Amino acid sequence: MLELLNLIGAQLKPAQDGQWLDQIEPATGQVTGRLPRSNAADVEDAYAAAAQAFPSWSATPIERRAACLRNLAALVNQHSETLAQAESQDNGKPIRLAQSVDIPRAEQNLAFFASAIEQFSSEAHIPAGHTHINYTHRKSIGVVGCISPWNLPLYLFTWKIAPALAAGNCVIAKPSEITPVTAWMLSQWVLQAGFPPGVLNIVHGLGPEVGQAIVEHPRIKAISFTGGTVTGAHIARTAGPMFKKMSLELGGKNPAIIFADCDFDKALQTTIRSSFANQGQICLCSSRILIEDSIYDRFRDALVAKVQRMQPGDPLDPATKMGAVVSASHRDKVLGHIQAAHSEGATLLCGGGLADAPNERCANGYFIQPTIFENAGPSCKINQEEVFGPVITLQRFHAESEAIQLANSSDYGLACTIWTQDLGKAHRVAAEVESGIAWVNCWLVRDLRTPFGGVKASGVGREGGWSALQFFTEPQNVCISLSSIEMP
Ligand code: TXE
Repeated sequence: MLELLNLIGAQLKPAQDGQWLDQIEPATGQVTGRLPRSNAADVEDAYAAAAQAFPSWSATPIERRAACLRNLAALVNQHSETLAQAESQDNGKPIRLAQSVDIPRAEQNLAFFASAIEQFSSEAHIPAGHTHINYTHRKSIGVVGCISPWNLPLYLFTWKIAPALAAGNCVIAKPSEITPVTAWMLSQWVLQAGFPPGVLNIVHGLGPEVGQAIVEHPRIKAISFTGGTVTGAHIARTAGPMFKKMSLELGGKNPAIIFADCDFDKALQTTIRSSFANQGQICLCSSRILIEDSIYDRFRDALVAKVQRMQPGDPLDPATKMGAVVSASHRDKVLGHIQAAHSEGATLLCGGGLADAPNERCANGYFIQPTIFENAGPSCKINQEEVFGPVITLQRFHAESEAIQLANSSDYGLACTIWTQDLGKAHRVAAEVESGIAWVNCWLVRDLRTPFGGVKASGVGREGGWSALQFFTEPQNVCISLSSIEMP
């Protein structure tokens, strides 16, 4: 049984009041360890350590900060196989996905922001006549909070802490209580990587307890959050009146727009991946597949034929392509969405229920069949609410304008994919779709320099590249007069 601890200052320690939470493996339903059920007192403890470390860390040369991030990246690389095993076991995701995406990306996040801070620069504005110089001084903010979800645990955890630390802030980070293990492993290497005590603190526990304490702490100055839209709105209500900086990366109901002139096979294969990767539990997953009328039947039949053959497997089996969903409550939530789709008259094309356990080890695991519906109107719940599971709908469109209208008929606006060989159409549609990200003839291709985030109910702010470093710094304009007489 694993026993996880908080990292506060230089110490790994349990919650002050000795409370614990069970940690459950989704593929088996078994308790495999426990994590601290921390509360506001532990956050206060972490704040004291972070506040003490801040003056020195923010004054540390960027080369030194970058070196600490690179050291941590190297430790992730050194332990990559153990981390991938742990991620798969903790989250239910296929081990192959953890090995090829989650852990390499966590390492890249740390290394990327090490380089980014070395290249980061700020602006100067010089008017004609050189009467004044304005320059932007980008200062470290102070102590900041990073709250991450369970779907891509170490990947999204490092995506937040790396730019925060690179920019000279001290961090109180809270991984999801559902998937805390890889963040706990990382916490054991933080001091070894050279970070001074208190620069990075990792406090485990429940969202409404630890997360809430971070969000409402009067001296934690910025919150970077990825998670559900309802939680994001709650955080905004708390932190907004306190005038904290906020970056909220929330849910999605992403359309995949399949035009008749697409590369059919590539569109088909990638749409299967974009719909069901990580059991549909990626905020960028496609969940509304919009197909042009003239290829609708052919695309649907080919999609259903392939998806019917996909069965969840034991996440720890290297051959597995679909694993378990993350928890019993999430399984029930996804099944509730499937039930609601039936009630609204949608036609089930495949899946629609629990999948057989792939082996005896996984007899009590949380496995759901990949599920496809058609004949659900755009305003049905199944086309409006984020399922965050292996469930998609198909809708038919006749014209480009109708595709755009359907794509935009959602409160969410995170990502879309557009499948066409017509370059002009691709640009036109990308420009019209209300989303923070548009992928044309591809999906989940990520360049860490690009702005990442959504519009509408998918959140506010952008992560990635300069956007993240700008978020984690406070710009001050410094105006210097160059003339001996002050101009009116
Ligand atoms: O996320 P929560 P949940 C969506 C998805 C999913 C739904 C709910 O639709 O079904 O959200 O998932 C912390 N103050 N996504 O309930 O609660 C929490 O401890 C501060 C989309 O698991 O939003 C965790 O660390 N923090 C998504 C983090 O917030 C709080 C990824 C996310 O948990 C808090 C995950 C509070 N009051 C779910 N309450 C994406 N965009 O990728 C909770 N937390």
